[in-house]
Amino acid sequence: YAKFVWEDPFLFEDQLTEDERMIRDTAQGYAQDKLMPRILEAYRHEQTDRSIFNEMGELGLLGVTIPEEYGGVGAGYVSYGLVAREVERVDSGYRSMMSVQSSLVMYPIYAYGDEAQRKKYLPKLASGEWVGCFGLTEPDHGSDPGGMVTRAEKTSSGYKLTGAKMWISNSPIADVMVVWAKSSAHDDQIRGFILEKGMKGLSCPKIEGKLSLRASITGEIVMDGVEVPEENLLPNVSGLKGPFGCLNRARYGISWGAMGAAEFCWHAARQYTLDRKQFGKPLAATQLIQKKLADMQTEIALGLQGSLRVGRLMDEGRVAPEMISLVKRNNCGKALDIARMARDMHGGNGIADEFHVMRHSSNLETVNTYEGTHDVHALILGRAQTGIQAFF
Ligand code: TGC
Ligand code: FAD
Repeated sequence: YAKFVWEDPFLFEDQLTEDERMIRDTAQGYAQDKLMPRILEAYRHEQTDRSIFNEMGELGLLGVTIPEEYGGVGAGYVSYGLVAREVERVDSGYRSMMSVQSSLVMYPIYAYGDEAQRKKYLPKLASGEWVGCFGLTEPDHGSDPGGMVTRAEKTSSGYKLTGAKMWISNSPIADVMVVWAKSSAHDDQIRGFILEKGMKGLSCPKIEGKLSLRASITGEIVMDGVEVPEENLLPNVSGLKGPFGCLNRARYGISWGAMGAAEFCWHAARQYTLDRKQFGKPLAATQLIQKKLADMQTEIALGLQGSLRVGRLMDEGRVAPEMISLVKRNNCGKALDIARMARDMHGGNGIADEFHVMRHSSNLETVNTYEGTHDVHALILGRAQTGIQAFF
């Protein structure tokens, strides 16, 4: 028999290529050396460090799957997932900053934009010189974005956008906003528009008082008749499949990221319970603790295999959105359970930020909610196997 490696039960590492390992190592080195030392203060004081975008850009961690001619790395989706896992091992908010920029801003400009838009925006987004955000959710339309009320009215030179987007990652510091609106010139179909900071009638107030994802700034996008030139319309997509094409990629990345956060919590709980003695023996010598560690190990090992499989299918062009719903839903739900369990296993220390586990569990509340809640993904999977939609 082979030797069992407790921290890598299915020899996950063996399934990666040389190039994937290299990209993963770059992300891991950066996350541990540069992000980990900052997170405690950033989270405590709700500070988003803008320079993280420049640092990630310099290392090629923004737009990993975007071709090199536009500033990306031209790598596959497994590489992108590995980056998300390493960054979220430190903090879900840092992974959010990276994945919004990569999947929700660079991807739509690459996939739905024209050549002029790709050339204008992608290199600066890849380097981190510009920060991007993605406006789909509205105050009254979260799980049902098809009901959005933001409108684009045709003018002689372009469009006039009116409406409000809510809960938008990066928006208060964004230079570029990909905004989805119903367009009067296109039979009220949903279309994508590229907005830029400083446009008249555009403001992005910060949302205060978050108890989750505190190192990643979140805001609104308020549009009061914002004049958007014709050349800022994304020409090559129409309908909900536009934003969902981006969400497929971001949700997939989140499935990896959540596993990174869960791995941190598992390892921390294992070490803590090995070190901490109660009733004259290590906590890890008790059956209840060992069961919890076994559950964590099992869910993480299975979750990583699931995301890896979906990533390979994406790279082969054989993915279905429901596969992504399955791994996004399950990995986020399991990661949240694991983080809560790790918090509990740390006893009183578990509520202190220095031990990091409660920060992860608070963050994972958001991760389990955004990009389609746990229950919305259940409804997507339920519909796919019964043929019956149960949303309304
Ligand atoms: P439905 O009838 O299902 O579909 C309407 C049209 O959209 C197409 N479509 C997809 N296309 C590609 N990929 C997918 N995953 C797709 N899902 C749907 C579909 O084929 C159809 O196209 P067509 O051409 O036939 O019109 O639409 P519905 O209105 O019934 O949708 C219901 C539901 C629940 C599936 C959907 O609305 C949903 O997933 N809701 C969740 C909303 C969500 O995920 N919001 C995310 C906002 S962004 C965000 O959270 C960023 S956080 C990032 C961070 O900080 O890291
Ligand atoms: P609701 O849709 O009101 O859901 C509330 C509850 O009802 C949930 O439990 C849900 O599962 C349940 N529910 C909804 N519909 C049904 C149903 N049919 N049957 C049964 N139960 C149902 N959005 C963006 O566009 N861009 C971003 O960058 C972005 N970043 C975010 C960052 C943060 C920190 C957060 C918290 C959110 C972000 N979001 C973003 C928004 C996010 O995608 C939404 O919060 C999410 O889609 C849920 O929508 P909602 O908050 O309106 O909840």
